[in-house]
Amino acid sequence: MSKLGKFYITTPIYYVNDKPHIGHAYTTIAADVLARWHRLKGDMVFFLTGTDEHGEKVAAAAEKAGQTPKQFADSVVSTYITAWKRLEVGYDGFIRTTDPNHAKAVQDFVNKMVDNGDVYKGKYEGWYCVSDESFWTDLQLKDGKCPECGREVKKVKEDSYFFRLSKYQDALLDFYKENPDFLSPRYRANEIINRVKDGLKDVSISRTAIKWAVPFPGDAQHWVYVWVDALINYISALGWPGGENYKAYWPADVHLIGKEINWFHSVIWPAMLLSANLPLPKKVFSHGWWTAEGQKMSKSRGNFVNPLDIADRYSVDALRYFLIRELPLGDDGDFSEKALIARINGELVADLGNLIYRILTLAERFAGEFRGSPELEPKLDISKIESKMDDLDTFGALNDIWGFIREANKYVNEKEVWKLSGDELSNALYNLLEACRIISILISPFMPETSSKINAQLGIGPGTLNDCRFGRFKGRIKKGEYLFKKVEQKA
Ligand code: ME8
Repeated sequence: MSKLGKFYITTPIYYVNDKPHIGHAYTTIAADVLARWHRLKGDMVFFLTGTDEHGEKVAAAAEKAGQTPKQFADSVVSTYITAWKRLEVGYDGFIRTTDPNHAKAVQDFVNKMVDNGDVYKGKYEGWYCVSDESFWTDLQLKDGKCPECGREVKKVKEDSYFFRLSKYQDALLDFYKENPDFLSPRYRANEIINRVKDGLKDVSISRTAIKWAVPFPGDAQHWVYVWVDALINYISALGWPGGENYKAYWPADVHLIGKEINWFHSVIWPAMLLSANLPLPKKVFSHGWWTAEGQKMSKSRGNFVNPLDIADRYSVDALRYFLIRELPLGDDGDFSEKALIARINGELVADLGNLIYRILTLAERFAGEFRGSPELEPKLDISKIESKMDDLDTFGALNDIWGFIREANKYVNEKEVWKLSGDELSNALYNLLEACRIISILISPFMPETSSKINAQLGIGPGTLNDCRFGRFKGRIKKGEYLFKKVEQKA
C-alpha cells in the first residue's frame, strides 16, 4: 500500500445535522493517526475529511432550528472545524458538499454514468429512512422499521432516475476476488460478497421531493440523491477531473468508515466508479461502533459523548490514546470514563510519564557524556510495528510501542540505574535517552502533543521513522513537568 510513497486516506463526510460526538472523533482521529504515520515514513500524504450537507436529514434539522439549510450547515460545520483543531487532527483537505466545485463534479460524474447507458427514468416506490438517508424495500424492513438504525421509515412514491447497479454484479465480484484487501477487515468481507451474490437491484439516484441537493443534470424536476452526491466527495475534493491532486492521489489508499455505511462504500461507490470508468479505491476499512457507558448513543437517550468535554477533563492525548488503545480498529467497543481513567493511571502515568520523568531526573544530574552500546535496541522491532500500521492495526502497533516503553522501565529497574555511576551510568542513560527519543517519534502519530513535550525535555526536534535507530544522543536535557497527572477513579 505505502510502497508507492503516496497515501490518500479519507473519513466519511459527516452530516451537519448536529455537532460531532465521540464516534465522529474516533474515525477522524484514527485516520489522523494513519496519516501522521505515513508522513513519518516520508510518504506524500493527503488526508481528507469534511461534511455532508445536503438531503432531507439536514434540511429537517435546519427547519427545526428556524434557519435555512445553508445557514444551519455553516454553523454546524464550524463546530466540526473547531473540534478537529482542538483534537490535533491535521487534515489536508476539508470538503463541504455545498462547495460549488463539488456540485459541478457531481453533475459531471452523473453525466458520465448517463453517457455509459447506466441511468434510466422510472418510478420509485418503497420506504425511506431519513436518518440514514437510505431506501428500503418491504422485505428489508425489520418490524416495519429501518433495518439499519431501527427508526421509523416513510413511504416514498416518486419519479426517479435509477442507476443500473445490477449490471455490475459480476464486475464487483471479480474485483473483490482480485483485490482481497479491498474489503477490510476480512471478517466483514463475506457479508458484502454474499449480499452481492444474492443479486443487485438498480438503485434510485434522484429525488423530486427533496430540493436541498445538487440539481440533477438535464432535468429540472430532479435533484441528486444525497448518497450519490456524498460519495463523489472523495474525488471532487481532489479537483477531479483535471485537478493536480486527483492525478497525484487517486485512487484512495483507504476509505476509513463506520461499519454501518459499508454497503455504500464497498458496493455502490465502486459500481459508480466502474460506470464512470475510473479507478477503484484500494481499500474500504469499516471499523466498529462505540457505545457510551454500555448504552447505544442516541438522540432520544441524549447520551452522545462530546469528545471536547473529555479532552477538557483529561487531555486531548489521553482521549486519542484511549480510542486507539482500547480496541482493534474493526471491533465494537464501549466508551467509559472508568476505563479511560484506568488507562491514564496505569499506562500514561505509570508507564510513559514515569519513564520520562525518571530518566530525565537522572540525566539532568549527570555531568558527563551519554555514551555506550545499544543494549535496548534489540527490544524494539520497528519493522513489525511498521507492518502492523500498514495493515491498519493501529491497536497492535500501539501495543508494541507500549511493550518497548515497558522494556525501558524494566531496564531502569533491573539495572537499578539510580545506583550506577561513571561509565555504567553513562551507558545506561545513553540507552534510555535513545529509547525515549525513539519512543517520542513512535508515539507522535498517536499523541502529537505528548511527543512535542518529550522532545522539548530531551532538547531535540521532531524525528522521522528513519531516525528510529540508536545513534548518538545529541539532545540538551531540560526536564519539565510530569507528562500526565494521576486521576482519582470515581467510586
Ligand atoms: O453516515 N461509533 O454521516 P454520519 C463509531 N454522511 N463510529 C461512529 C459512531 C459510533 N457510535 N457514530 C458515528 C454519514 N460514527 C454520511 C457519510 S460518506 C460519503 C457519507 C462515525 O454523520 C463512523 O465513521 O452519520 C460513521 O460511519 C460515521 O460517523 C457516520 O457519520
